Amino acid sequence: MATTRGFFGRRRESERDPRLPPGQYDVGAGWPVLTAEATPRVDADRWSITVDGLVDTPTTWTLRELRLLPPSVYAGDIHCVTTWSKLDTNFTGISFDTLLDAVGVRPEATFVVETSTTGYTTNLPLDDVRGGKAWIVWEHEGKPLTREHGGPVRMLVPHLYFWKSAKWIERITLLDHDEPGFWEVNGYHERGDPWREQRFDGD
Ligand SMILES: Nc1nc2c(c(=O)[nH]1)N[C@H]1C(S)=C(S)[C@@H](COP(=O)(O)O)O[C@H]1N2
Ligand SMILES: [Mo]
Repeated sequence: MATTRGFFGRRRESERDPRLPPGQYDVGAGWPVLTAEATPRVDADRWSITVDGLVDTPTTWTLRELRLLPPSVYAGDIHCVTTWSKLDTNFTGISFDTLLDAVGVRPEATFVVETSTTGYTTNLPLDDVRGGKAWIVWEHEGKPLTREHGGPVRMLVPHLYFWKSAKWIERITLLDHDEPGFWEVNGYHERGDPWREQRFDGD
């Protein structure tokens, strides 16, 4: 018994990284670009974000105003539904909780819709963007977010598939009902939890 232990106990090359959800592979140092629409040119000095809908005080912030709020970093993994995952990413911005606290969430709010300047939308349960689970970010690895990755500012909801993280975010609306966004209308899952492989509607 004792003789086999070292052999079978050794970590094998083929062993899956426990950070990879089912059906995902590690994309390594690269970072694929996935954009359904033409990449917009958004001027950081003219960009703003509005949080509205079922809130006490609908509010708009410029990037300069966001930078005055307490910063928040996400360090961890991201998972695209097309099966790549990128491990150990690092994004800087603010926690979305900071904006929710500022606008005052009305009790009847249960869902949000993120809207990009391009018109891309994605829907989420409100609980998936509060409680330290969502960020509004403008830096990746300490550098300004590039245009193709959603710069100047994108949403980041890393515990769900990455299509729930709108690039070139400009509005987040709180609703009392679900309103399927761009990919959700096209057959993707309402929630998109990578650990449950919620890729398509009905998964
Ligand atoms: N505005 C906008 N946001 C978007 C998308 C898009 O096509 N348009 N694609 C989504 C999808 S499917 C993914 S995987 C990620 C891709 O982000 P990346 O190009 O920075 O990797 O952005 C998400 N946010
Ligand atoms: Mo994606």
